[in-house]
Amino acid sequence: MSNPPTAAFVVVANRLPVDRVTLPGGRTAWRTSPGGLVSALKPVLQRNEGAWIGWHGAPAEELEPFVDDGLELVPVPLTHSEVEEYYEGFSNGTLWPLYHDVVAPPEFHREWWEAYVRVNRRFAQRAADVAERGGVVWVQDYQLQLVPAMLREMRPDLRIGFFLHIPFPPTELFQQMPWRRQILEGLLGADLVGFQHQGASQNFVRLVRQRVGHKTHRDTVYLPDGRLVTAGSFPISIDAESFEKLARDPATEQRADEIREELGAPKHVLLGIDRLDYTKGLRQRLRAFGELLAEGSIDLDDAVFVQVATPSRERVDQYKVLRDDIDRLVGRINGDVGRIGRVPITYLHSSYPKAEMAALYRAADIMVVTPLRDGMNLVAKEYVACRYDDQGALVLSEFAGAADELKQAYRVNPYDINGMKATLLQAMESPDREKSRRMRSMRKYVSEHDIDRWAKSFLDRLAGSETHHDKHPRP
Ligand code: GDG
Repeated sequence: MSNPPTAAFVVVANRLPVDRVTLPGGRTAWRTSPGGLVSALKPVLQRNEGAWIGWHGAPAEELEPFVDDGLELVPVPLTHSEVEEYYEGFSNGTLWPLYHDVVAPPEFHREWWEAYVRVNRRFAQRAADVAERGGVVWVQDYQLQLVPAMLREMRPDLRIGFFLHIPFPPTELFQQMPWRRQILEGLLGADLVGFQHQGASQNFVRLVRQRVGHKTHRDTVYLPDGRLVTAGSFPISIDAESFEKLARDPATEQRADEIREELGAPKHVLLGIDRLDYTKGLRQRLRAFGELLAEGSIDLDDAVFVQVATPSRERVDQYKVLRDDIDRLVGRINGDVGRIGRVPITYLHSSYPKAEMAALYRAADIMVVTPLRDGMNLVAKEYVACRYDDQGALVLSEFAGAADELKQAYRVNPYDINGMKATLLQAMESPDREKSRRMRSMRKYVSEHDIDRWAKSFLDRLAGSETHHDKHPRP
């Protein structure tokens, strides 16, 4: 890399926060990917002459650092086989299912692990090249769990934070991982290790005590060399204000009316929006809805389900199987209980602009979020932020991190189909007064606990955290 920029604040994530788009005329340009993380971190990056290190999305292409929309971006190259082994393989075929309660069987392959180590080292090296002396580096998510320790070895002067966006599994499941000790030691390179949930943080500290043998007290790990590592929970959130603004836009409201009309203006529009992922509980929720119709508990004239399933990880085998399963299930339910002019489940396997998402949230009477396990689930919070009228109901799995905060949701165990059917009926039949009482309190919570507050609380804690227990001066 020629002339690496230097930065006092560095974010390291699997992907850069930009996508390449082809303009009319064939030229390509970068467009900032939509998402709360980048909008929350952008001001911090700009204030601190920050840089973002990540893969740019195209295999086997080396790019020089570049600036986009005021952000200093440092691309990390990946070969075709690294995309297969590090990203699709170890990240999404091993870690993702293992960390989500093994709802699909994780695969353990030594060559995937070797690619994971190699790629993590490359990310760590880039961060070591870019970070200023004494700077702050914030590493994101499960694809990069070895980076903190690798980076600390290269640059002990840095203050290093790590945040895991997905759950951290209980010890019984984590033990399956052949490289469990290396992963724990990788994370222990950070000064602060953040999780979505207090339970995840506790799982981590317990594992460190049991597996690595370090002394721990509450959320602190005491390393033999005198260093301290703090673990903590930092539940992520959304840019609530911008969602509400979009929801209030008359164009959004008009589009929401159109959607309802096109669906045949039923009494209840139920909505699911998820990446097409086996952790999201799509199968369970569609079955519950299908059974309610089949047994006559709800009438097809009264209720329809819209399921947006955004294409995701399409080259990973388990995702191909899931897609076929859902295609078949939707086809079967629509075939069994649909009739001319009335389709029970409108299934959309595509992704939509944010404005269309907001219109869908506005059109939905009942938002159905039923993951089998989810670190947080931002869709639940986005729905709440869009309900400025305090209307609508959120049905939420108790296994989503969001359930800890959105306590007034209609709570379900997605494994309990009968329970889920009963709760869907309860949400549909609840009086408006009851629904708005619940929504008002959730909306207040989400607007006060937005993504800026999340980023600030992590970074303040990182800046203030003690790094040594033997009174060494801070780096
Ligand atoms: C991981 C963790 C944690 C979806 N379809 C479209 C679209 N989306 C947006 C949603 C939402 C985001 O994608 C999905 O976020 P989730 O939180 O629901 O789930 P994961 O992708 O699994 O995210 C999760 C999260 O990281 C953050 O820490 O909450 O637990 O698994 O923002 O709106 N956006 C657009 N079009 C779509 O079609 N524009």
